Amino acid sequence: MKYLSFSVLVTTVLAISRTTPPSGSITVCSSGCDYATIQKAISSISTSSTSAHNIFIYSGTYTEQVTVPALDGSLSIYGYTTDTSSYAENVVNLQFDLSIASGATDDEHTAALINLSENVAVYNINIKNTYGEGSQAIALSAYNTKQGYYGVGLYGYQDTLLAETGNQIYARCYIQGATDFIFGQHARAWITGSTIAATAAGDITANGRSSSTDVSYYVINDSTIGATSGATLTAGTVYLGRPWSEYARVCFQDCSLSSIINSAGWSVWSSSDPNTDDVTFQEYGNTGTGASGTRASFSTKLSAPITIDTILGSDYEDWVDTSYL
Ligand SMILES: *[C@@H]1O[C@H](CO)[C@@H](O)[C@H](O)[C@H]1NC(C)=O
Ligand SMILES: CC(=O)N[C@H]1CO[C@H](CO)[C@@H](O)[C@@H]1O
Repeated sequence: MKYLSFSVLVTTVLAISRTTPPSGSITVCSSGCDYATIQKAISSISTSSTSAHNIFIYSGTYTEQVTVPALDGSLSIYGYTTDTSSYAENVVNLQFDLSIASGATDDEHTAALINLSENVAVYNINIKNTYGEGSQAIALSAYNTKQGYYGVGLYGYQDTLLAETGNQIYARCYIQGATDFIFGQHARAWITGSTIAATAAGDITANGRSSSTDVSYYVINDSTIGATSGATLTAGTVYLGRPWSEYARVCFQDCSLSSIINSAGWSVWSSSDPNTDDVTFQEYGNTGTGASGTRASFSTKLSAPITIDTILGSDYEDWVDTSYL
């Protein structure tokens, strides 16, 4: 098998510390490690090497824009943590301050972490775009398939997570933003056991599936949707999603929805361009104040939850770290 089975690697470390580098890791810290920046560690890997590579990052704030080129081998990036089972104890921060307004060539190039390769797993790192309100400013541009994010924190305001291409999993993650903060055009994303936090009124998802044949599908499973800690948000001012393109496809299932979610659930793209004729906006088994009310006519309630293999394929266990499910 070409790729390492991540589940074999980390099943035994879930819910415990990862404070020393897994053997064979390239290490990153401000001084005394192999490299002082995350980018230098990634760039030290030959793109044509088919080996599995590990990078271990010690506690700290790394202010840089990191690009992972297409690699022929798999890559696991581990952040130092005293609790691998969650983002809550993360002490590794990768942050960058860039937006379209401040000069990026396009939205995807605003991200702190961009264009990852196939077969990449990221553990226990907070990835932040610190630009704030006012322009598109991505934390993570996820642009390839078989990407897993485990105990990762994603922080932004507008367009925090670009889930653009391929099959991707986000498990026990934290995703923060206000405007269209989970968005993209072609990816199939499974988000599970995570916390999605809104800092202001707006739309959580903005899926850009533009035709009935595009594979894009976002499923948010078993997650908690509410306001950012400390934010005062008026009830009913946040929507599960709006359609960036007319075939947008998103499901929230078995989630806890706080009162910030509007009773209609879903929103139009804009009043002049609603984009709702062909959307697939689904819910199943949601609970909480935000799960009640008369939903938008262009949304549907499912009679059974969607399964992970429906979204990520029957071979998902070959690359997903199933200890996080
Ligand atoms: C989906 O959510 C259910 C809880 O409703 C949970 O038991 C299950 O493990 C989740 N599935 C995956 C594959 O994440
Ligand atoms: C940010 C970035 O480098 N994006 C590139 C990711 O890969 C796609 C497909 O090869 C390119 O079109 C993007 O420019």
